[in-house]
Amino acid sequence: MSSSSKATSAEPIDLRSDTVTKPSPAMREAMARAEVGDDVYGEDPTVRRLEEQVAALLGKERGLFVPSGSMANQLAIMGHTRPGDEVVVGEGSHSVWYEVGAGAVLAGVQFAIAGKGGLFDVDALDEAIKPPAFYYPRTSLIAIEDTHNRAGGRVWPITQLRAVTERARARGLASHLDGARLFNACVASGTSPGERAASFDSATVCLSKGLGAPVGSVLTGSVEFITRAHRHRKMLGGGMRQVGILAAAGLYALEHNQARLADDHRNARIFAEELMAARSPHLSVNVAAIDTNIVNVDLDLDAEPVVARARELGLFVGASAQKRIRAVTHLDVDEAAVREAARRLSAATGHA
Ligand code: TLP
Repeated sequence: MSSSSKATSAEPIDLRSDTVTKPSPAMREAMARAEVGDDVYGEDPTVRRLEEQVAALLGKERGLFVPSGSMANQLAIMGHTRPGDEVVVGEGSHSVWYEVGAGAVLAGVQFAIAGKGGLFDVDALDEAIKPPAFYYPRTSLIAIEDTHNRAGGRVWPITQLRAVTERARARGLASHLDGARLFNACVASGTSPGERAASFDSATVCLSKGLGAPVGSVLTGSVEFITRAHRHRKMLGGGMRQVGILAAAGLYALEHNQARLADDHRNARIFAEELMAARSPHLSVNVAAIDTNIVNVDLDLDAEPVVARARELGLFVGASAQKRIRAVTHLDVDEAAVREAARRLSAATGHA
C-alpha cells in the first residue's frame, strides 16, 4: 500500500486497554504531595482515607487497598471459599481467563460457568449450583463482573444483578462483585456504586482502568471479611509501605475522572460507527451492544496478523480470540484519535 510508510510514522494510538493511561501532571502533583506512613503498620493516612472513601461509596464496612484487580479477586475467592469448592462465574470471566489459574493455586477452587455470553440469569445460576451431595464440590461463591470485560464492557441491568445475588444468598452462596469497571457501569446506567454493590458480600473497584490512576484497586466488605483479606494480602506479598503516594493518585482519580467516563463511552461508539462506515468486508461490530468503553471487533480473518498490521499503521489493539479484536477507549484518546483509529484498523484488514 503506497500510504504505508506515511502511516507507519503516524502518531501511535493505543486502544489495547484503558490500563495504558499515564498519570496527568495534576495527578502526579497530588501523588508528590501525599502524606505517607508505613501501611504494613497501618500508618499511612492517605491509604486509610482512600479505603474509607471507597468503602463508603460501595456501602461496605471496610476497604483494603491492593496492588491489582487480580489480587482483589483472589483475596475475595480465598476469603469466601474453602479448597475443593466451586465458584460460579459468567462465561469469559476475568478470573478464568486472565489470572493465570490463581483460583486453583491459591484458593484451590474450580469454576462453574453460568449461562452464555458473560451475563446470566437466575435460572442459569440455579443450573450451575451443584446439589449438596457428598461427592460434588461445594458451590460456595458467585463472582460477577460489572462491566463484563470479554462480553465487550456490558453493563448488568441492576434488576438482574439484584435477582441473581439474592438467589445466590438464598441458596447459601457468598457473592463477589468484580467491579474493575464499576464506574463505567454507573455512568452508563445512571446508577450509583452503592446501589450496584448493595446486594454483594464483597466488591472491588479498580483505580487503574478508566479512572486513570497508575496502580491500585480497593477490595471492600465486612470487617470480618476484610480482616481475613488483610492476612491473605500479606501472605501474597501485597503488604506495601509508603503507598499513600499511589493511594493519592486513586483519590485524585475518584474526584476528577468519574464523570468523564461518558466521553470514553461516546468515543467507543464513534469508533465502532466509523469502523462500520468504512465498510471493510472483513470486520463487523455489533454497535448496539456497546454499553461502555470496550469494542469487540469480529473478523473473518485471523486476528493476530491484523493486530500486527495495525501496529505497523500506528494502532495498538489486542486479539481477544482467534478472530476477534478488542479496542478500549480511555482518557488519553479523544474523538479525533478514535476516528483515525477506525481508519487504521479498517486499513489493517486490507481495506483502504
Ligand atoms: N483486565 C485487563 C486484562 O487483564 C485483560 C484489561 O486490559 O482489561 N477484572 C476485570 C474485569 C478486568 O478487566 C481486569 C483487568 C481485572 C479484573 C484485573 O485487574 P489488574 O490488571 O489490575 O490485575
